[in-house]
Amino acid sequence: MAIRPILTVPDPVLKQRSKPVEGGVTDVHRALMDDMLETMYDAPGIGLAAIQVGEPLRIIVMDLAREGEEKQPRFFVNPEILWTSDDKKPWEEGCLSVPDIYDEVERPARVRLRYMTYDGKTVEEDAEGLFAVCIQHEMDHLEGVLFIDHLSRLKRESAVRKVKKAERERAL
Ligand code: K2U
Ligand code: ZN
Repeated sequence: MAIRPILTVPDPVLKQRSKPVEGGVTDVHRALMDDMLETMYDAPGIGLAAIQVGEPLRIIVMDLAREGEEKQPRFFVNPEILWTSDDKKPWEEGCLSVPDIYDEVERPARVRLRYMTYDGKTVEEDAEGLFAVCIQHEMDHLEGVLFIDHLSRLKRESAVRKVKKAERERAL
């Protein structure tokens, strides 16, 4: 397993649309998921999409366990949203690719998912609460969409300027 660098705005790779995994889940994909999970825990974060470590594949890892709880790693390969609720819910979001920027995004409160597991089994599952927020945030990443793309242009441009400034100051 290895901790990989997480891409940050304005890296153009983050705007790429990720490609589906073809021909089932292999050991190569599982090695990538293992690295993604280690990278996510190290960040720390509760979700990570493969494109955030530069791999344009439709793969997401997640762990919503609270501090002090036993880890509950989750793996989503070729996730699809089959249904979204009409009711929406605002949530304060952040992103490991837009460090130290937080703002409110409104998303459907409940979604129904279909995806392949770490072992390649196709399952369907309903999500609500933080799980629904996180999976929709990560699936945005698979379309090259960041949570700041849901904000006003003013807020989005301010966020990118702040991340670039912080990275310049870190490099000094
Ligand atoms: O995509 C990412 O960068 C992972 C996010 C996942 C996330 C975003 C918004 C709301 C929930 C999850 C990171 O984990 S950001 C850190 C974080 C942690 C807990 C709650 C919100 C944000
Ligand atoms: Zn993110």
